[in-house]
Amino acid sequence: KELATKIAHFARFPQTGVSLRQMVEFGQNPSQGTLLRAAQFLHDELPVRLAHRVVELDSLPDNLNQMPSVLRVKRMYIESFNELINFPRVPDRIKTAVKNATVHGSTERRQLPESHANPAVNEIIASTSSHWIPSIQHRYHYEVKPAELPVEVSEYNRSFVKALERIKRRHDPVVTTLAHGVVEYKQLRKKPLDTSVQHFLDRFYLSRIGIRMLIGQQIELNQHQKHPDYVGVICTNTKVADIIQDAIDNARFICGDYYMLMNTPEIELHCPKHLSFMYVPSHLHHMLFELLKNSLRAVVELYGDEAESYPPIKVVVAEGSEDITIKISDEGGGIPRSAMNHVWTYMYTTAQTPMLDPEFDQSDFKAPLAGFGYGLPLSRLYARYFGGDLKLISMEGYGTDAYLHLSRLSDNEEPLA
Ligand code: W6P
Repeated sequence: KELATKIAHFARFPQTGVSLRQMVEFGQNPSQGTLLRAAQFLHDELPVRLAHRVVELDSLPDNLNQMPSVLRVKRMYIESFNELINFPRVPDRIKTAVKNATVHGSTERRQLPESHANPAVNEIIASTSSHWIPSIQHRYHYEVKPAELPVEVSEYNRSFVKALERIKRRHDPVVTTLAHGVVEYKQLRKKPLDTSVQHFLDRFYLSRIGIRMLIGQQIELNQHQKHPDYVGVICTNTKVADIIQDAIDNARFICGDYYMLMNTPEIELHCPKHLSFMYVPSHLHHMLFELLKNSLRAVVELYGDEAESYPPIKVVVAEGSEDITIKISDEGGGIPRSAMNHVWTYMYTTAQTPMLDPEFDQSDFKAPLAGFGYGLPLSRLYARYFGGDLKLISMEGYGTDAYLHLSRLSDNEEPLA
């Protein structure tokens, strides 16, 4: 019907990427006026991104676009799209009020807490930090004098956040639902997913990460500032060693619990003590937790759950000028070279079908402890979302090294599927 026309219309617009740095600059001590501008940006941008996904879901090959799980996910996207385009635009009167409270031509930049040991890199940071993509700079970013804004501004912000929270919650089960669809597809077709579907899922989940990041930022920025180091869900001073240690403790606990171990493999951490950078701690924790679970599982399954001791897993952190790289090395026997590609696919899972039943596990799809489930491909997408990457090097018969590259020049624009 006409909704389909609107979706096709919005899908013709290009998506607008936002870099980590832009998110931080936009979100530092935002006034209600700045929050309103951010809301306007999302009000424009989210329907575009959602529309792109609907079109892609529609054009899935091999009748995948007719599968119940795919249709269910598509309905979520359409529903959210519809809610957003029907959400009232900011009334002109309020726009004028914000405009009048706006200081134009403000080129002043607040100093970002990130500084770098390498002076050359500091220079790069200094020269790029005020490069806004023009559409955002001109349409949305202004300094706003907090005083004399009508109450409607904060009322609008509040109600927009409410709408975003609803949308975010609606999309919580997307990964589980599509995972279920992949299982059904394989049972029905008796064949693995081809690479085009694999690439579709990579794009789809990457886009989902971006949408949820933007929504999460807007929601968090509208809460009262919790911590000086935080801008929304971004921590400008993410302590690498602390996050890793947290992930280590959690992964070891889960592993010991799962295998009922007397002694869980040790995990050695070699990390510059005070190393910190700008990142989203929850993303970082998520990726490390996934990798460590995989390593623990490999080691325990190679040596057995009654071994007196295990070769330790080693985590080494390197501080480069472009990247912070975290290497996780296990002696869990490695992965056969022929299986390396499977590790990144969404089809390949050791989880039993009941685990995928929404009745068993509605919130988050997880293989028992770790498997080649969704953990690795999703973690790689989280890494790539902010310009990093995740690589595995295996020595079959010995062990596996995982390299998690995190980009510290946070000017990478979001990769948009
Ligand atoms: C393995 C398999 C794997 C996947 C990801 C990370 C570490 C490991 N170790 O044996």
